[in-house]
Amino acid sequence: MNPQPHTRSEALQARAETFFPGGVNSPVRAFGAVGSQPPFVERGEGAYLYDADGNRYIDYFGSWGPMILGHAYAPVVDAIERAARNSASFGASTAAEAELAARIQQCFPALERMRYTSSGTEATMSAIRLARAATGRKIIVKFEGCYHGHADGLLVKAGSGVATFGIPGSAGVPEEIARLTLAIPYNDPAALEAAFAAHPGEIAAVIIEPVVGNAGCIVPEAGFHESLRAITRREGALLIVDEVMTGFRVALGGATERFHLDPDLITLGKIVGGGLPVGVFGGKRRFMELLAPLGPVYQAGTLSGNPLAMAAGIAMLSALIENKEKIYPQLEKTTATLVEGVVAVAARAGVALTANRVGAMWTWFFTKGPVRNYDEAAQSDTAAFGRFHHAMLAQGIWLPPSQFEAAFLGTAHGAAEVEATLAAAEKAFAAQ
Ligand code: KE4
Repeated sequence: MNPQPHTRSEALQARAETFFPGGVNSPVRAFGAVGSQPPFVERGEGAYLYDADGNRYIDYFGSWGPMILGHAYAPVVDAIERAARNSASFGASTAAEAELAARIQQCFPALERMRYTSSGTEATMSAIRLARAATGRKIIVKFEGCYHGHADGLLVKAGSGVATFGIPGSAGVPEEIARLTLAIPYNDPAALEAAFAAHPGEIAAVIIEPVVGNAGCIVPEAGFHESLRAITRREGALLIVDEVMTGFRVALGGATERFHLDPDLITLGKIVGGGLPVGVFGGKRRFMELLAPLGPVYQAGTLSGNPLAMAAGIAMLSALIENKEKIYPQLEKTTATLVEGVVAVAARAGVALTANRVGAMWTWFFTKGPVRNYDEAAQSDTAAFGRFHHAMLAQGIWLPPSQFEAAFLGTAHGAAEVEATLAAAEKAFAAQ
């Protein structure tokens, strides 16, 4: 799979830059972290992407998670086509919304009530507003390296000390808003205790990626989730488990199932919409019934519950539910073979690589490790990652274009794709 020159992609990038800042509609797509020309995709099929210059790539980011059954999965495509013939949107309720909700609740019984949004960002933003209303408190705790979408209050960096207020993580976020969020280290229950000790009765909620994907993959250590639940329950703060990435990925019931979590609120996205724009927030009925029109918390969305997105989600979740006994063991096996295979190839080449993995999401960190939190992830050799990414892309292997992102595979990836990837890695490391 030696790609053709990216002539047409370069022309498309130049045109895109006349409309969009950086030529992209989401920053990570610009390949800034790996410094090469982003191919423009024309289509996807199964485990593969095809770019504008006729190159084929094994896809290991899968639209950042949704493509767990491979690109252009026929039942999803057919469902979208059928729904589209009845019009794309009504702005009124349809039966499909409950049809999808029934399947979501089958996977996440903790979702006694739920509501759709059109993105993960809206889901987490709404969950936080609900938590503040439910508790009458203002401060939110998040974990360094975790990303929960781009709502102002979640774009904050850790302040100087563990329990000091956040500082804006982006231009345009007012300090007054950043100061309402504390960012503390992942896998560090003592830091959470310190946050509550410093702000007694003021913390509305703790929001967490139950397996981190947005610092690269970071695995929760034994007892960490249990501590979070015990501390938040003792302190009267809500526990929001952000399963936008992990939902239906690390298990059919996400990390909530895999790690036996007891969230007050859960957020979902990505897979739940089958690749179409769907976010979900939900949880305990007593909290959700604070939402308008029943209660005083306003939240809304023109395209929330969009009929095409509902149809795609129903087809996706139906397939996952019906075939879960086969799908999740298969994903575990394929991913373990791939991830451990590349680590072995790196070791033979004398390259320091640490692999963190849960189910079919993982990251190869270019550091000797361990990587248990963001600070340790940040010690990775990002230049080496960039060279590896470039060398793999040139061989038709498309990895997430950042050391601090998780990689994903789906049921369309098999032995042939693993073999081709290991062979490409052998050549990539040899050229490092
Ligand atoms: P969206 O608003 O992008 O749909 O979801 C935000 C979000 C919330 N929570 C978690 C755990 C997430 O991973 C995300 C979005 N993930 C990134 C991937 N790192 C989306 C990719 C992008 O920003 O283009």
